[in-house]
Amino acid sequence: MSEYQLYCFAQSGNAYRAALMLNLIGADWQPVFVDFFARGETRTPQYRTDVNEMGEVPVLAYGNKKLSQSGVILTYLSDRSGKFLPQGEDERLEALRWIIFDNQKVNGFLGPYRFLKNFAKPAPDPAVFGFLKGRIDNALAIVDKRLAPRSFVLGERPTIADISLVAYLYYPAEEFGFDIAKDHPAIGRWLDRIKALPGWKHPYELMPGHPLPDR
Ligand SMILES: N[C@@H](CCC(=O)N[C@@H](CS)C(=O)NCC(=O)O)C(=O)O
Repeated sequence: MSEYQLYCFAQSGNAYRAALMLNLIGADWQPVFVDFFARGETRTPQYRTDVNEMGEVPVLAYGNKKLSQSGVILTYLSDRSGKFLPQGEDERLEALRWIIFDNQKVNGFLGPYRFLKNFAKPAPDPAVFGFLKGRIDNALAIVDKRLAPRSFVLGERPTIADISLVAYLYYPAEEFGFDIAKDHPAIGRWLDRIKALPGWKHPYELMPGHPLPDR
């Protein structure tokens, strides 16, 4: 058995943060497929008892330890490996600040937008998309401005803040109906930089469950 197991599925950008981190640090890991779409597995009492009371992926299992919340998993893996680790108190707090902003406002809105657009049945009221798109545009503009004068979120070195923020950004533009990299050039250049790191893989390559069977 691998050192780490990651409960995940291919369509989850929240899980991609953890999967990408594991691959970038060269960890010995394997995915554990969570059947979110066909079985609604995260909502089953068994999942909530045995895997995660919050009913979410990702969950990182390591020995007897199980960690959820991608920000916690990233922090744990960077502490253990020394890689993508913010250095010193100021950087640590700065990374946490961007991880929370990402979870709530960047991918926190992009994830539900993409889910509703591609997977929700019946499709939601267009007003829902209008609201979310306004929030997304605002948050992406903030990230683009941050990245314009620097290579990575904290400066010239990639950290867990970058790995958190890329969560949904490599999924195909058609899944959003807009092209994030084109609309936000500094984000586009930053995504290319991260893609060039040894161990980078696309979410659909890194985690099981793509493509979805016809539903
Ligand atoms: N803040 C959490 C978000 C996790 C999350 O929302 N995961 C989704 C999949 S992309 C999930 O498991 N949702 C199940 C549900 O809400 O029922 C993290 O970063 O780990």
